[in-house]
Amino acid sequence: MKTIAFILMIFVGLTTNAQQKDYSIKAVDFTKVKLNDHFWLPRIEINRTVTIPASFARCESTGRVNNFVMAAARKGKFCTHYPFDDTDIYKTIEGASFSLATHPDAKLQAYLDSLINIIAKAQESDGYLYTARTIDPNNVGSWVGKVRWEKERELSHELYNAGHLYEAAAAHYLATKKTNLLNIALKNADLVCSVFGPGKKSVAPGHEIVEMGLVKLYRITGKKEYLNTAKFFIEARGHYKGYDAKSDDSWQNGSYWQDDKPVVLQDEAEGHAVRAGYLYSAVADVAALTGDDSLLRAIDKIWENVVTQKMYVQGSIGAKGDGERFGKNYELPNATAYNETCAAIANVFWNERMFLLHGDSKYIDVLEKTLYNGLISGIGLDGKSFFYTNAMQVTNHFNNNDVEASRSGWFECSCCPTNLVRLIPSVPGYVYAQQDNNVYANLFISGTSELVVEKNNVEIVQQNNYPWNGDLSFTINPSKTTEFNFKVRIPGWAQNAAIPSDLYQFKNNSDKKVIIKINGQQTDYTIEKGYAVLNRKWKKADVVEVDLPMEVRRVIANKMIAEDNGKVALQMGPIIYCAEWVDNDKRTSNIILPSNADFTTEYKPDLLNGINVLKTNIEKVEVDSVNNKIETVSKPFVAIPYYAWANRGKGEMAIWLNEKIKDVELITGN
Ligand code: FUB
Ligand code: ZN
Repeated sequence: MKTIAFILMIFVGLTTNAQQKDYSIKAVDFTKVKLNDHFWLPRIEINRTVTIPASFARCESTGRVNNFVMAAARKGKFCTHYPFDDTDIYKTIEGASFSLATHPDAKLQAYLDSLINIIAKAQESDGYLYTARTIDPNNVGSWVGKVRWEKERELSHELYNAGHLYEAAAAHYLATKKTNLLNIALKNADLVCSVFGPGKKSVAPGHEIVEMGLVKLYRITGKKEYLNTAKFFIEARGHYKGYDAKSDDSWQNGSYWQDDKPVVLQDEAEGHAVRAGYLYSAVADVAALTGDDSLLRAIDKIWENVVTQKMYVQGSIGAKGDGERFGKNYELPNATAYNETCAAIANVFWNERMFLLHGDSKYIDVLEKTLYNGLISGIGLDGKSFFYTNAMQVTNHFNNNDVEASRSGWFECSCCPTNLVRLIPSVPGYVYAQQDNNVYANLFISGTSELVVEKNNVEIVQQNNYPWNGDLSFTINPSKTTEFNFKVRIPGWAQNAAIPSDLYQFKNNSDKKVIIKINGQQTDYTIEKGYAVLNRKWKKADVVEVDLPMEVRRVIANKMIAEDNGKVALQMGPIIYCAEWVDNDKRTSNIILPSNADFTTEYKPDLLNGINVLKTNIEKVEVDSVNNKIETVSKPFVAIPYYAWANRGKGEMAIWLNEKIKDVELITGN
């Protein structure tokens, strides 16, 4: 009897311990961070007032809502293109829920309830929810198996739909405290957990996200089975025997699905970039929650691979259109860059989690680069036009029809717009993080935030004009004097590092130093893992001023990226610039940017919702067809933030600019 009690105690002890494992650093919830800045608040507002309503309207007009209505009636014909079209509704509900959390809106909430009502009726009695089958199980289309889950590994997206449902349900529950969507999700998750697992069905989900979704449900319910199933799905990768390991084709060898080897043996980012980003995010979650070091080591290596060899200079990933996937190491073509917006979003999710695991600012450097450049380029300033792919260059003469040169209101496969709907309102959640008495300031966005440190309420007021200016101010207002480490991220770009690797470098080093003052007095500081650590007993109205030197920097690429050799990109602060036709005499492909060109910068409040422009004089290669000669002509040059391109019509754009003429190609014909 005594022995049993002892064993039980150990067991309970271990269980408790295991439950306590988690990220040691926690993000400060987005609802605690109230923005009042000029850059993000208008974007969140336009998401609320334009993007969310436009997205719901498209879900209705394209038949996505009708699919649920028909599934509820168990009759009709699936009327959109892809079996994963259900997720556009889930993602829009998720974005709307984030919005409701900070901006209550009874009408929007009632609309969500009406959709949730239909979703509930579309759910089968055992929890299965997938309109492409439920409408008419005898006519499911080629992507969907005749029986449930049969084609999950390849194309059906049954678990992908489930994952987005869980993400939406978690957001909706946390925002509204209503359980109507959560109950649908839990019923579905219980079904999934009863079907898949050790001794049950095993499959590597064809498109990851169910793993992240299950983790969110685990966090809400504490139900261990959800976490176990998420881990099971991660561990299911790399065991399918039907691939041809010798094939170079990512569909044949399984790498398209990150399924060619077990995750713990993977060390290179491979396959479909959105799938990969969601997988790596889930691996981080599961590693944090289980303490599984082998998973952690795998994503550490994969992260290193992406940042040293597979990321574009503006933070985008997924170079290849064929398979929407990562290219080989250093395969980062400009003319055909794919760079799906969803992949940039996945990169943000992943890097946030890497930071929460390691507390190193390099992950936020990558997050910031992606967020301010290759991610928000995906949405037009009107809030209702989108890029699915994010081009690196548009050249009229060598027109490549695969490159999107103007944004669209929606797509037949509309994953990117609805993914933006949910990402944008969550941005305040990336600003601060906390670990006991360490407060991390990661993003520089003006606003007032409420934290609890050492059991005391601490208000932090950020004031700045970021990303246009590097003067940052933080006013710390603790309810009573509180000692803690205020850790301010000193971005890599302010310390001569264009990216935390040698993939891109600043052409010249700057000797400007980051100055920090507390209450007007310059202070010494130590840097730990990329953060200036400011320790003191903080009292009301203490002011920290940080001066990040913002200069125009020329960025050069690693020699291994052959086509960027001899070219430079322009960066100022976190922003990567591009030349667009509108500001440059209708062409950018003939620009030569001399290496000694000096830049001036100007803030233009009325241009593209307020941007900094970079100006200098350049040489342009011009053809004088009358005299049959080619000449270089000195011209003024203007660069705008890359994210803002394609808001003034269609034409040439370039991020990488030649410093010298290497060759001239004659275009034959008329
Ligand atoms: O497969 C679902 C989504 O559609 C993917 O994440 C996108 O890349 C697009 O293929
Ligand atoms: Zn997408």
